[in-house]
Amino acid sequence: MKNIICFCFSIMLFCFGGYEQVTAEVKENISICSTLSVKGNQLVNEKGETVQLKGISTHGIAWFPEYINEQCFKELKQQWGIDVIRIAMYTAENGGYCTDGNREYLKNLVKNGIEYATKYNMYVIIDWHILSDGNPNTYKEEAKEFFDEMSKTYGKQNNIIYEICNEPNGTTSWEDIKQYAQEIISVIRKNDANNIVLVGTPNWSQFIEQAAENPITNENNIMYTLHFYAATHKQDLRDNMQKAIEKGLPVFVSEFGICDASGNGAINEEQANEWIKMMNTYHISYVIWNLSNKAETSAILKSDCKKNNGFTNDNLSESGKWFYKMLTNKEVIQSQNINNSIQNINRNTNDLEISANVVQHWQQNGKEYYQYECTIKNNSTYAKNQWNITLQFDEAVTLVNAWNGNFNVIGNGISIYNMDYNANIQQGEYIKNIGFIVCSDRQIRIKY
Ligand code: IDC
Repeated sequence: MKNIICFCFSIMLFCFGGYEQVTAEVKENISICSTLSVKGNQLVNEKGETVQLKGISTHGIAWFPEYINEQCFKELKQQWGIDVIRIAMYTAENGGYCTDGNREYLKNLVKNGIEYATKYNMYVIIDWHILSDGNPNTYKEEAKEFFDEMSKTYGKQNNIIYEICNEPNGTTSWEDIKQYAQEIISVIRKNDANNIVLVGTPNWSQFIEQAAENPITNENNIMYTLHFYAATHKQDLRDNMQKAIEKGLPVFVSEFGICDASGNGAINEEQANEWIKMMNTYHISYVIWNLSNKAETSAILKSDCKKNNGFTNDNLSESGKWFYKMLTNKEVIQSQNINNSIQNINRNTNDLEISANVVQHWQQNGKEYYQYECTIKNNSTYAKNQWNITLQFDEAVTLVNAWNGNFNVIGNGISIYNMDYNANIQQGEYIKNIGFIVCSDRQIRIKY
């Protein structure tokens, strides 16, 4: 049965309209990173104008190394419009840099992340993610070595931000942190005189007022971090942030979530929006936790999303959708570089109606990749028990992946015939989710 190829419904698709790039939705790489500095309580660019960075933090890179990939970073910049990526390297948890982690491997991930962020003109935060180790002095020597290497290697780039201790906690006092910070900053400053350094504050980077009372005065371009999780931390912490800023403290929200402080639990959009309002008022930069598909509400991807890039709206968790909308003011992720004229091919043959949509288009290793999703509708006056369609491209294509059909590449075309399970289409009914990914040396379109 499977081998009977019937061409009786061979469908020719026709492409309407010209081939034009849609660029309006795409933020191109035009903004080269400006050298940042701190003026009063504000982060400013080379012209002295206030800058508010918005971005996303990876989850721990030892757990989720797969999101450190070029395409993912590119999309975050171009589709989401983010300015900064935070690369979270845990120091103590499972696979931690100072405990049981493979240091070279972790450093390489950090370096790859810096490379991709740099390529797409984003700032990148190198996050020494202390957490269960409580006091940053626990692994101070390791931190010195690490930041010495990072600042030696990358100190000449102006898109680097050093976060020297994620969240001091437990009994760690501001004095402990300050002492640690002075030592680490002096290591960094030997190699890098200017880039911004972020310093954590006591009690999981919440006691910002303690830094405001006694800031580091002998160093330039230092900012202090405040972290919040909107379902847990509300007006009280916002008041503290406001007081610290008004006292003159440069504050940077290098991590926040819209769920509770466990990184999970219910989302509180109302509180999240209050936070955003205040951060916008004071031009406070912010970075959301986290870029992963972990089954927790702070993850921006759903746990069934197995992709590392090419995310569509369906892949986003509630947090992801909220953040995307907040950044772009759009409800749905816009595909990039998609030719509108090939997005929605509709060919009604009085028999079968085909629509072929480009749902993703990206470049990888110098090749153009396209993911198509097709729907076939039976417009005839009788039920079909088999079907076959042909899509003709204007360039040679290689089939990379395909689903819900039997696919053959013939010349510049692809023919698709039914699987046993989707052979029947009742009159007026349709079958969906016939998909494939093709790649080509050049941009392609369906000719017919
Ligand atoms: C959480 C992760 C979770 C992981 C845990 C490890 O979301 O998957 O198991 O760390 O201890 C922070 C921390 C950040 C936490 C996050 C949520 O900086 O590492 O991530 N959080 O608990 N501070 C407040 C909340």
